[in-house]
Amino acid sequence: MSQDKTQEANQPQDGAIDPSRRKFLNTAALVGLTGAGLSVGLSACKQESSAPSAPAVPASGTLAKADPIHPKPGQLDEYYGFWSGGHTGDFRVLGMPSGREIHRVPCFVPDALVGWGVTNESKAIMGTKADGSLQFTVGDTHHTHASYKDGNYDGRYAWINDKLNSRVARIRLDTFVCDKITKLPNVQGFHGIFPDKRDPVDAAINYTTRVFCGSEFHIPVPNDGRDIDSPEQYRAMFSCLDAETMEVRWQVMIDGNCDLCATSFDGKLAACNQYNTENGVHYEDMMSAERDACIFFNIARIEQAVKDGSYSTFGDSPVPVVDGTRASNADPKTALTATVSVPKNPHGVNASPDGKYFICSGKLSPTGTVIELQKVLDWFDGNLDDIDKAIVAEVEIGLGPLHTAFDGRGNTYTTLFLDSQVVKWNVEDAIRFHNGDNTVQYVRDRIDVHYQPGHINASQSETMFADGKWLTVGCKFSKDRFLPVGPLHAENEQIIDISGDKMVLVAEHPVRPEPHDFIILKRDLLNPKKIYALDDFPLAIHDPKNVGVTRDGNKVTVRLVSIAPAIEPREFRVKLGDEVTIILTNHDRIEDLTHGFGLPDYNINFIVNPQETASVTFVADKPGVFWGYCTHFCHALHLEMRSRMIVEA
Ligand code: K7E
Ligand code: CUA
Ligand code: CA
Repeated sequence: MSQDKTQEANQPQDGAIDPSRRKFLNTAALVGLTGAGLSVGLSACKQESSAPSAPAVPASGTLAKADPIHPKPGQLDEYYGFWSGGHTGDFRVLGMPSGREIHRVPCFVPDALVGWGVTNESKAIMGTKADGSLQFTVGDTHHTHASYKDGNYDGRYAWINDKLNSRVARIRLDTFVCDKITKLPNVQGFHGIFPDKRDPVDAAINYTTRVFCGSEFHIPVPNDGRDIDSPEQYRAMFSCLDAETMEVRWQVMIDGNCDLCATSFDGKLAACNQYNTENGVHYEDMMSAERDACIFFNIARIEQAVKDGSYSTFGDSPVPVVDGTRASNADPKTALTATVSVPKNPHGVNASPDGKYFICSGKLSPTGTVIELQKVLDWFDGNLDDIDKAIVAEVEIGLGPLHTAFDGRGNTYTTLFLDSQVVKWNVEDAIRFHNGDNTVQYVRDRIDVHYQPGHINASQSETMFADGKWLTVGCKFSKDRFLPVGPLHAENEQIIDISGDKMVLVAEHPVRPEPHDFIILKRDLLNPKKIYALDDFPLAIHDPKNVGVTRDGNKVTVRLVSIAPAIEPREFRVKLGDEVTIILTNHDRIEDLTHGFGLPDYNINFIVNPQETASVTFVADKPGVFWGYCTHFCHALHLEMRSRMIVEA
């Protein structure tokens, strides 16, 4: 592509700023100020939960059909996008298909906006050391998936992995807050994550109860200094968490490794692609074999083995570990695992929405491999003599295939990292071609993307309700696509219309590195809360009169409430050396009326949303006057909203 062409592609479609948009902004600002001014008077005497002001959205469908990619001011998106944040350690929420970033939910890494890692409540979720400081302050999220019911997302939870410190975070989808983090034992490089879609045994349990986690790096077990120079003893683990309690239920010890993870719609199988079946320590070793594998886990048999007590435990961890190594699982009748061979260092395993296939990409082989799930089950039942007969197609699709998405019409879309393309191919035609019909054209289309795509996903892709409308491609390199900002480049999320026969590139957006994976789901599957309830928080100060300082030795508790534009009490006194706990309840009930609390020189800043309570604990080690102030613009008198902390020497 010539430089000229690139620049042309970078020209904004509509050039100058639309004057009607400016007018809207001015009006919005005025309305906002008036609203804030009004609540000066209202907040003290009468607080009404204001009905959310209806956005200026036309009757559903009209504008949405006109230009959902560039929505008009006030127009809402039809889909949510859940993005992983990469080493920012957060979970991001986008409106799709506009690609507008709406929210970031901090999980593994402290976040200054909400005070994640600052408040006692968030620190308890993140995990602390004996001295109260955070156990980890860095992370590396790759994959996020949401809970299922009846083959579709049910709007309860999302989960996200931290590859760096082997943690799983759960995000509540009613509040978009991380409520639990679990660290996996016996594991390093926890990469793929996927919830189950139903129970393998109990047909009544047609929703997610487990979350599966694959570990990519093999390590000595337990990793306590033994076997460090005997890599042939290193093992990887496939872990199962309880979706509700977030406790680790069991692990399967395997040779090789786990990379990405997928689950079947019938709940019976989970799978991980394996690129290091060689058990290699160096990359040359890891790519020495021509074929690696996709390993399948028989969930019902594993749970039975755990129930029967056929497991070991390692080190300090009480988690039952069953033996899923190849040597111990050769007999299909008793095997907990089955290993299907897949060409060279595969990447990605994805479940087709018809429930029939898993698809693995070759990465170092230009192929896509289609594995029929019924045939894997047949092998476990003793009705298939060779597990590799579960491969129903293995076809060339392009260079560097990584991840695959689905349109619900039988087509798959695979990213080609080396070709910088997305290839659209048809699964049933690929199977026909694989079976010898050379006249079949299974590749339907190819499109250039910019550049080197990794993950890909389509609207509702890995549900039974894949709707084949929008495809998003996470390009790992953006190069010349955005204004240069020095050596670090944004990544480029490109949006492709897949509703027709040909893919059409319709938009691209810079994203802060580096999201890896994402899902796109219909907005009506979620029903987030507008405000909290006081009872959601054990420390809530229910009566605003119940504020002030209480002392127990040198432990001091300061109870504060925020009611715009005041923090009550307006001042409080502590003594030098006191251990101070500030509890702040936001008594405002108006949607969107969030307050902050920043304390100069004490490294404290956090927010409280309407009806939320949060607390912080610190030692008053500096005497003087410290103006605690509201850090979140809330009111015409926001700047005046303060409470003075006096630390007496
Ligand atoms: Cu392909 Cu971690 Cu999902 Cu990145 S992995 S792209
Ligand atoms: Cu309260 Cu700003
Ligand atoms: Ca390999």
